[in-house]
Amino acid sequence: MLTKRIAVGLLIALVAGLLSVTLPNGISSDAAQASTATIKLGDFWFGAATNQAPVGQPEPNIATISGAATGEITLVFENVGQVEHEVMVLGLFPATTEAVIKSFDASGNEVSKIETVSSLREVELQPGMRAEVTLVLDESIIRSFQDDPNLELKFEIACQVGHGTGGDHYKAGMRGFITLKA
Ligand SMILES: [Cu+2]
Repeated sequence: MLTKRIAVGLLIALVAGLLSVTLPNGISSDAAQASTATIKLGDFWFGAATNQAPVGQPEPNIATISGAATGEITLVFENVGQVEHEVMVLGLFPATTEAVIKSFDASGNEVSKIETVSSLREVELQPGMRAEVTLVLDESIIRSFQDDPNLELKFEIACQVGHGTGGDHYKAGMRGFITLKA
């Protein structure tokens, strides 16, 4: 009788042990402290004029953002140039499951707020405008950082204006990488 009780107790302990192992890791976007990077847009560069990299030149790293393992990052774009720019981050915008884009005019007034429940295509900014873009990253990206805390993922940032024309902003130098870290 006694041995049976011990056996049952052991079994419960074993099941409890298994349960604690299989509990989820507790990913919660609510608890996640969003990581933010601010990127200026000029004519025709990202970050700073010294980053201007016409096609044929190596692409510079524009920004490094830590905290991607939390599943949420915020990119702030400021158009300090004289013309409109359209930002795309290849591989990253398509890999977002939700996005919130708040736009502000040159005086700092919020002029629009857009929420998407799918991937983000691009962010358009008139001269003087600022956009705060919060991205919820998809599971595959979050898991990559959880599997390897030292991982660095690079995504190409590009301006889409004039694509395929003589006034192509990308070819003129609006090219580079942003780096995500855990
Ligand atoms: Cu541009």
